[in-house]
Amino acid sequence: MAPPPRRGGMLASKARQRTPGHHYNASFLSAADRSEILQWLSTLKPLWEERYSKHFPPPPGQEQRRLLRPVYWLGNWQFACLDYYRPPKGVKDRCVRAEPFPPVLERQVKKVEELARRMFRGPDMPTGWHLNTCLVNFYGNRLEDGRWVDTARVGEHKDFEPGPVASLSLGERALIQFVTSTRPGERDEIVLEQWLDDGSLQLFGGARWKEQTFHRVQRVDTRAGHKMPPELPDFQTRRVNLTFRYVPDQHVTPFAQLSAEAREDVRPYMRTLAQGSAFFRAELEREKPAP
Ligand SMILES: O=C(O)CCC(=O)C(=O)O
Repeated sequence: MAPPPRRGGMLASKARQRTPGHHYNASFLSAADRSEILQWLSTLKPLWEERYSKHFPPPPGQEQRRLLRPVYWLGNWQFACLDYYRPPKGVKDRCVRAEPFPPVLERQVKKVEELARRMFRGPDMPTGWHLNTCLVNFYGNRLEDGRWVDTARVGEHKDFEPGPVASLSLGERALIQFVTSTRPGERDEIVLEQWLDDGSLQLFGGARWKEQTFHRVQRVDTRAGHKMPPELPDFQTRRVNLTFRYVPDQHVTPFAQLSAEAREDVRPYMRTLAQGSAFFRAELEREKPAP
């Protein structure tokens, strides 16, 4: 493995960079595919989610809060109030069947899967792995009590879905950092940092990037002046990131087959989604008992 950059050292800046287990391609998307993705994004109605719910209340000392940004999921929706997908224990009632990928994303996924199968083997490439889940993250400013507040960041976390994770970036570039585990009173060590450009692909996998390090979006530029679709009344988007992951198919549950508690917690979200999506309308219909 290449020696890790020193803290605060030079940013990886090459258009194509290869670090074992981490791949970056600054110009992955063609202009035609990029504009098809923007067209599709303009049709979306992203959802504002609350972190907690009736059956998953805030832990002691914490309060209900809205997520920093609206999101959209494809393949399956990991509602925050169902506490996301956290194998090996947190797999039941976590991933609710959602819309399939549009054709332009299917095409990207095919290319990325081929690349990933060349890059990762053995324990780094789980049996059955395929990219069936996509989180669309909108980064920008949200309207809070009449003021626009920049919420374009993500704190340290791991993606718990097994196997490689791929992400496509659109709009303003963002600085992603991979850091070693946080301990109170100690500064995180930055193991790798990378600017994610408009039209780029990042692909990472293996123990180094999935298990031993956390990643975070430290900041999102403002300099190019990107304004990204869709237009929303309470959010100005300057960057969109699509993260593709793998959830074993047996852990993806149709809404109608969730536990009664989980259905109660996410039904209002399903109803909101159904206002803009025939898919979610049909999923809600399936809950009704046959006459
Ligand atoms: O926006 C990005 O580039 C990263 C997003 C991310 O870390 C995630 O979706 O888990």
